[in-house]
Amino acid sequence: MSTGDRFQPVPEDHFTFGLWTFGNPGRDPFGDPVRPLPNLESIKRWLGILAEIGAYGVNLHDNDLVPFDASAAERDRIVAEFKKALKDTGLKVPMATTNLFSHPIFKDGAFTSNDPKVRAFALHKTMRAIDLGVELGAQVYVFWGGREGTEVDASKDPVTALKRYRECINFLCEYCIDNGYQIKFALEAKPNEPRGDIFLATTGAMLAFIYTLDHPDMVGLNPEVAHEHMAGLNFSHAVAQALEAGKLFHIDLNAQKLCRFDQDLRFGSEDLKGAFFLVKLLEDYNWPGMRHFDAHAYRTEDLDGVRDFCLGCMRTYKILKEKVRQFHEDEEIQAILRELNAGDEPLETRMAQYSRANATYLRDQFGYSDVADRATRGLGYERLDQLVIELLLGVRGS
Ligand code: GCO
Ligand code: MN
Ligand code: MN
Repeated sequence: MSTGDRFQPVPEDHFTFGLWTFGNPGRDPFGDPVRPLPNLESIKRWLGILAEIGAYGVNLHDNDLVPFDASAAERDRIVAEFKKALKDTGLKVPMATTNLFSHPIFKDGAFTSNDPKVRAFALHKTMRAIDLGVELGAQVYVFWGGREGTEVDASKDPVTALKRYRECINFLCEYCIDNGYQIKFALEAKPNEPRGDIFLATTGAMLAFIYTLDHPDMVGLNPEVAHEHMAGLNFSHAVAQALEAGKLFHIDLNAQKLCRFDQDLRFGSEDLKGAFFLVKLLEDYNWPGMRHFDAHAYRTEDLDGVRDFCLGCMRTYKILKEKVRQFHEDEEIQAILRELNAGDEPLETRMAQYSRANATYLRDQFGYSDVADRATRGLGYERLDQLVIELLLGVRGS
């Protein structure tokens, strides 16, 4: 590790990785694992590596650490060893979640399954996983309903499915309140994969759902770059909506080509300009949450490649943060932005608040002649965007 490198990650950057990210063995629907399956020993080794390369912490699903069928004694032994490794490395566990998708029991959903026994088992498993998260110090609990969906629309009434989803989240909020847990919930949307269609497919849909819950104050969002890009959407816009609503509780950073299968690529490795505007949004608004990477190394990589992948995610974030600083210090860019945002105070005051007088002014006195020049005036966005491109390509700024 070169010292004095300003892009070297440090714990204060608050970078986190899921155990399932660096532990990903490179299995895909067409091919077997290319790297060893993770176990407690490899997890402990990775904690050491992550601490060495400057990460802040790790996040986990219950079964990333404790096998599905572990006995109570085994669970306690594993958790104790994991906690010791956390202590030795100084890494934290800011977020935890439940695996409600791998086991065949969840093949037709967990909280939205038609089968009450499956829904009850999903609650049982989630309560235990929340206990584990709280024990490890997690402040955010993520819900990703990967199996909450359909291929066969005849099989599930989508309105009933949403009611069941709501009932489960409400139940689990009460569970946390009843136990005095301070943990907050963050819901993660995805349009499809592994289901043909997943309910509440976008961050915006998830946000609307939150306000129908019994405790909307406890529940926010965990938007993911790849999921919004799979739907062909602008991720920064989704994040901005969550941020503006005070609902950005967590974030899953990665990269993805638009409208493809779930690629989970290294942060910034696709759509560099989109990644820049995402970092700009998070940094401009001093978003206090963890910069969590939910991605995995290419299938071509061995364990050294996985380390390069982890380092790459964090370095690219820091380099883009540096580019954000350059953007704000770039006189030419800032002059264009000042002009674009010059404003018109008297007019904006009239629009800010309805009154009969303001309405009368805007309806009767203000009109097309006041804006006619706007129709033909160029906005200079070609120049502005080119300046951003040149800044990102490293030929502007210092
Ligand atoms: C995916 C999801 C998951 C979740 C994880 C945490 O597409 O597989 O992004 O990685 O984020 O289960 O809830
Ligand atoms: Mn994902
Ligand atoms: Mn995710």
